[in-house]
Amino acid sequence: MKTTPSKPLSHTALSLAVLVGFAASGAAHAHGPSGHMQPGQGMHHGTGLGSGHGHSSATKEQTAWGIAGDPKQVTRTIKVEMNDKMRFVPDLITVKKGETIRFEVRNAGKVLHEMVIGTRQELDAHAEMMKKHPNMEHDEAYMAHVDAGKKADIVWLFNRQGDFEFACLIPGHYEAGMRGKIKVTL
Ligand SMILES: [Cu+2]
Repeated sequence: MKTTPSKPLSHTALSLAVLVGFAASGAAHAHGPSGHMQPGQGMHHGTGLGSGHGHSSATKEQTAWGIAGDPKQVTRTIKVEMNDKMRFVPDLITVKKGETIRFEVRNAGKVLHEMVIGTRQELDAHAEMMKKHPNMEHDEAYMAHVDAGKKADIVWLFNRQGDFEFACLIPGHYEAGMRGKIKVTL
């Protein structure tokens, strides 16, 4: 009996996509003369911090609203509840620049909800994309998809000051006002 090549093939395609993404972000860093990206240095946190969605934990991409946090560096845990009234509780969160926050995100509703952190602009654009491609797979360090009655974590380092937002981008939810604000102060 021969195994069909379809499974290994798609896996290879996926790994390739990850590699390409990694190479691209690596190139983006390469112009800096400061040389803070010594080979291997970016991996000092180890790869064993799998929290379910850990496939991209090796690449920490700086965003306008922060960067993936190290679970060992968490300074504070904030519980966030999502419900079927299309609300987050709380919907206003204040953190200090430099804090690594573990968001313990609980879905108190009966349908799937998600918490996605970003800028208002980024979330608007992302929500548009979700409307066009409702089945789009998206999974980044700054988001958690939580099934009804379940919990999930986001560990995020807020290393940029500013006014940011979080939202549930499931079509209909965002439009119904399922969003909140994160204020990062100095
Ligand atoms: Cu929702």
